[in-house]
Amino acid sequence: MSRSGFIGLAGRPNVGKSTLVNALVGSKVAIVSDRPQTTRRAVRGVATAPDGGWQMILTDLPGVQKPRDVLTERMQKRVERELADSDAVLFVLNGEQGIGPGDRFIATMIEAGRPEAPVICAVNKIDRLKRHELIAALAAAGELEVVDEIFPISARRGTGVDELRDRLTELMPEGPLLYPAGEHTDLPSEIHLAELIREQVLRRTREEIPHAVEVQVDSIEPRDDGLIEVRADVWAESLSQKKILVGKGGRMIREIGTAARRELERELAAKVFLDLRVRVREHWRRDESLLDRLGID
Ligand SMILES: Nc1nc2c(ncn2[C@@H]2O[C@H](COP(=O)(O)OP(=O)(O)OP(=O)(O)O)[C@@H](O)[C@H]2O)c(=O)[nH]1
Ligand SMILES: [Mg+2]
Repeated sequence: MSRSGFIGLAGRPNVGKSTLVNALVGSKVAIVSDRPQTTRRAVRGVATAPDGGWQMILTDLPGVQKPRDVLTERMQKRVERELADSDAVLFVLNGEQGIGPGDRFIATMIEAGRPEAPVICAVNKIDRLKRHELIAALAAAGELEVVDEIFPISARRGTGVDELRDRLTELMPEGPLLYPAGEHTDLPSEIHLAELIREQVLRRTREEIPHAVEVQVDSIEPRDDGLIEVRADVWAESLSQKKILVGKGGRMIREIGTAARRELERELAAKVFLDLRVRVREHWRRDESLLDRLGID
């Protein structure tokens, strides 16, 4: 009998949850950036054993922090629901920063929502730590009562990821595989492509812009000349943000477009014609119907 189950990721913004999901799955299912709150939607990454012996469905969740608006409120509720339904919880800490009130808040949240599933703690970014710092980080993780087991890892370099994966598979209950072996994510392709575009926006913007931008893919169509045409809107919340995104003489949006097109071509394994438009919708983060349409629930 095979093993299969669900693993929910919890952790503060920017600790490396999405990087870890990509490393465990072995494919880029979630976008990564050094801006906090990169992940807005729950993304499922699927890791399957080469021999079909096990499957883990990892839910990459937004980093938890105090809700500020409808967007962050929705994100937090989703995290709570997902953790409650998981067969194991993967609690990610940033080893470089030690444990703070944000981590303790999440520990309490896990404790409250999850009476049964084991909590595996990944102390991440150990590539940045000296030996004595690593020992201190692991000891601090051990102080968290909710944590059952601790794994030092570097999600970016892959250190410790195999050991962590092995342990997680042991924790999966017996059951049939739920996704075909070659499938790595459950995201509809419009949303996956929109995320890849947003990742390029995040890399090139600062301060409030990363939080203010959302991307919506309107169409993905193969053309007669063999190119795939992707049309997308980049939503800003104000005219001044739009100006920054467009840049002087359109330079910024061209740079974003070129980088995003390369990412889409890699993903689709085809030449892409990308048509990006920057548009303004005030307060989209508080607009429940838009959030629904963007698939943020
Ligand atoms: N040095 C180092 N950096 C890492 C490691 N893992 C992730 N990072 C970096 O940390 C930053 C945040 O990574 P993400 O994977 O986007 O973090 P996240 O926890 O998903 O963040 P949110 O989606 O905002 O909650 C990125 O710049 C990553 O490249 C690691 O093992 N070592
Ligand atoms: Mg993330």
